Amino acid sequence: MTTPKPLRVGMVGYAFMGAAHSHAWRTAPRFFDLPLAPELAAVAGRNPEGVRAAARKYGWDSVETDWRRLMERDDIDLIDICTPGNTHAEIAIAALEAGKHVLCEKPLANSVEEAEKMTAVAEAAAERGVLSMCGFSYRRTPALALAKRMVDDGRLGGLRHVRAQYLQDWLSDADAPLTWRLDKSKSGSGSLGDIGAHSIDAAQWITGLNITGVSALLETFVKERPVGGDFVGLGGHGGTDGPRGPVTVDDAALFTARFEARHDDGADAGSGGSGHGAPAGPIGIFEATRFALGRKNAMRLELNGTKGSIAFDFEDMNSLQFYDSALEPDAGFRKIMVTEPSHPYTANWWPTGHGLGYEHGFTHQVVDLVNAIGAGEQPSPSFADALQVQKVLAAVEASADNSSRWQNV
Ligand code: SOE
Repeated sequence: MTTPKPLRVGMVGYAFMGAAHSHAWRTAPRFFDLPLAPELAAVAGRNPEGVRAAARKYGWDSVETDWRRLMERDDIDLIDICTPGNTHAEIAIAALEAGKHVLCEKPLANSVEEAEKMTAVAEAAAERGVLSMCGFSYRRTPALALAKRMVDDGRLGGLRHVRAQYLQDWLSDADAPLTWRLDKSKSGSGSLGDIGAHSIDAAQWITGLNITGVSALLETFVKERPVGGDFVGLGGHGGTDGPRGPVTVDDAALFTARFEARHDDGADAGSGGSGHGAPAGPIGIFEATRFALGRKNAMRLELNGTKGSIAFDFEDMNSLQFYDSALEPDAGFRKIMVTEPSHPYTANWWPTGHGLGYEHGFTHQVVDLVNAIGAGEQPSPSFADALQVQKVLAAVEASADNSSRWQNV
């Protein structure tokens, strides 16, 4: 076998997502045969000590304190963007124009306008063989990839309901510090874009159907939080005595949604409500919050179709619940352990039943991206797919600003 050519990565940002991505770049070629060999060439960050420490800890070969330097370096083939949303557009556009492939963290941008610009530049770059992908990593959870396979294989029949929740609790403490995730100018939105975006992407990807309209409610429970303070992981404690600053994003987002109809739904007209005329697409209900005490990372998705249902909860991420109406009704939901070699991604890991974790989604993301680059094909989700998610986020905000009035996407 010939040695694959290197794929030299320059990563921007090195906090939580930077750590997850570093691990993925390092691990992917050790468990999967890839057409290119990822090299952790350089990491960029503004703080010289911080970026040097991150490079040592995660194994990057060099550091830059200005991300623009990465664009000038001809020993970098791909830019991996792990920074807050307000910087995505500028970095991604500069990278694509410099001829570097791009992996950009989600949500793609902080506005539809930025996401549209990024998508236009990405599509022009793709014509020159320069490829880009947005990091909706949950698509690479084996159980969710299996859910998509089952929907595509028609195991659920025509879809009627999409029920998506993303529940965390790390902001429940009113004294948790005011980090960038709570500052609209940096993060774009709160629970909505941080975690709701994952649910929107997963729901659209698995059903193969776009959301066409929403009615929404946003709430900010804690309006001011301590500035600075100990920042531990996501939450931490900011102290009660010091100065407080305003929280400018939503703490929780709820919305109902309509999806487009499946193009081939005519024959399976159970997917709609009336059974007459044009088939309707499924209806959906979404909830994203970082205030659901006791729920740590409950990214849940349930789909009900004309033939069966599936249910997933990331807190039990190695399994998928499946109800098949062709079986006796008292067979109930069955729990599929998604650890068989026939399941997506799992054959490259441990023996049946041993299970995977959060970090594997990022590793699989790298695997899919490197395979697509090796084949010269558009990786998925493309910036155009992520732009569609961005349009749903914007419609949710517009509806919530307008007393929950229906808002088309
Ligand atoms: C924080 O809420 C967060 O880390 C998100 O930003 C990630 O995208 C999600 O995977 C877990 O929660």
